Amino acid sequence: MTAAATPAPRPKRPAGSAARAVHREFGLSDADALDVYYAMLVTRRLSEAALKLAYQGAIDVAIPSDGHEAAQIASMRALRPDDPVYLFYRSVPAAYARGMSAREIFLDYFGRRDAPSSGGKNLAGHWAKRELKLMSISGSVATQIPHAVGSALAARLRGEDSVSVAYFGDGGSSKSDFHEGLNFAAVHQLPVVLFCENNRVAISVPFEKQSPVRSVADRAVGYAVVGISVDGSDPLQVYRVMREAVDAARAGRGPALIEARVTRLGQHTSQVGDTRGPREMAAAHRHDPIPRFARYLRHHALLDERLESQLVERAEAEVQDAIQYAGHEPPPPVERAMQDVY
Ligand SMILES: Cc1ncc(C[n+]2csc(CCOP(=O)(O)OP(=O)(O)O)c2C)c(N)n1
Repeated sequence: MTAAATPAPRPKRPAGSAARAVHREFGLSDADALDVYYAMLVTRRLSEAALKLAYQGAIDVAIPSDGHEAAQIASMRALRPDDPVYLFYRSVPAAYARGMSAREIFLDYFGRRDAPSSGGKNLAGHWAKRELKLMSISGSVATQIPHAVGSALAARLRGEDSVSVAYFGDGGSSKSDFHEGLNFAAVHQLPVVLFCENNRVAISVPFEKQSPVRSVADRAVGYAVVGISVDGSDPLQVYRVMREAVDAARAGRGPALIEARVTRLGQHTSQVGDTRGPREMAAAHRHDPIPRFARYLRHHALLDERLESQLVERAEAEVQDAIQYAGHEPPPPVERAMQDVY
């Protein structure tokens, strides 16, 4: 063979480039990666549909999760089913990833008798289901953090090896619950992970106006725990850091604070408008995790146009079915008004 006939060597891809199938390196199969993508599609549609229903007056309040999907769904995959989880009101994608069906989510949104979170009695958006170890939460921001820490202590006392997780926003990290919870968890080296979805705005208050440090993860140093800041629009990196934190906590190496940097694409809730201008919104949309993950999947030949439209169609059908189903279910009976009320 002459030199001229020798094919030129293929250019080496730079280390860390998006060309590596990092999902496999992180222990996720091709099917897992597609599952994560599908859950992102369903929950985006679910969030959009809930907002429309709220505007129509069919449901009381909708809390958009657009932009938070990658962080929530990927982090949830790093947990075991017996790990207690404390969500917050923006946690629809996490609830879905944990196993709450679209039908159950809409039962809750419509305030129906069989809604798993509270039988239709709590404000919608307080995602809970005992069988999934999704613990009941409060609308008071960040109160779920000490609850998660307490459940980690309970697991330790019972000799169980579960890891508790609390989800909350950057605004929640300004609350005393966060500081007390993290301090207690650190002092006692409890198996708990605090997962902050930092979308850099608490209703309309920018992160810079409520935090002297640039990153929520920086706060970890004050409590001598591991603090990790991760790109929350990248589900694979989120999965990797969550997996490490959860494994370490389970192995007795103490708590961790994870900050997933996310973008809030929607408004705070259906009842509160957005104060951000068009330029800020355009910047936010550049970090939309869904087209970004689709590009990754296409690059690795896991997704093509045909599969994409099948998945979108399936996601839309799942959400429409859930709305039809929950829309026709009965409300809680009057006799239950005083039950479970303290
Ligand atoms: C103790 C308490 N204070 C104020 C409120 C009103 N409130 C509801 S949501 C919210 C913003 C919280 O922002 P963040 O924790 O960043 O989460 P995000 O809504 O951005 O996801 C506030 C102040 C509340 N529910 N509870």
